Amino acid sequence: MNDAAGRFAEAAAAAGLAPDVRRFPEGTRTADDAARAIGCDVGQIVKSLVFVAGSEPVLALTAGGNRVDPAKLAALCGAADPRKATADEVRAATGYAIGGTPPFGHPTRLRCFADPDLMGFDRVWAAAGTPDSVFPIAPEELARVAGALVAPFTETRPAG
Ligand code: 5CA
Repeated sequence: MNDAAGRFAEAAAAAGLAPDVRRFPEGTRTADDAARAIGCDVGQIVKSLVFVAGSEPVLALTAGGNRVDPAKLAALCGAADPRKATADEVRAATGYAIGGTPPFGHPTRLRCFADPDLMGFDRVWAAAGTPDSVFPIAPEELARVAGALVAPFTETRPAG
C-alpha cells in the first residue's frame, strides 16, 4: 500500500504501534472538525504543525485550542523567527498533506516539540495520514514515539 493511510499504518507498525485508526466521512481536517467528529474536547486534538526555523522544518505538536507563539518556539529551536510552513513545505518535510499530517512516520525525523497541555489527558487524538482519519494515543507514548521534547511554546491567554 502506498497511499497516505497505508504509509501511516506502516510507519506506526515500524514504531511498534497498532493504532486504532478511526475514519470519519464527515472529515477531521481541522482540530474543531476532529473534536466534533470524535466527540472529545478540542484540547485532546493534536495539531501536527510544521514550522520552518532557519531552514529547518520542525514539528510543533500543539493542543487543539492553542496557538503557537513563534518567539517561544524560536527559543526552543535556537533559531530566529520560525514561520509556519507552506503547504508544499509540509508535504516535503512530512510526506503528508496539511489536514492529514501525522505526528510521526515522516521520511526523515523532524525535531519535535510537544505542548504540555496535551499531557493532562488519558489519551489524545492525532491525524493518521489523511484529513478524515485520526487515532488515539496516550500523550506520553506520543511524545516518546515522536521523539518530542515536552516544553511550552504556545500563547498564554490573558488572565481574567
Ligand atoms: N486533522 C486535523 C486534526 S488531527 C489536523 O491535521 N489539524 S492540523 O492543525 O494539524 O492541521 C491543520 C493546520 O494546518 C491548521 O491549523 C493550519 O495551521 C495549517 N494550515 C492550513 N492551511 C494552511 C496553508 N494553506 N498553509 C499553511 N498552513 C496551513
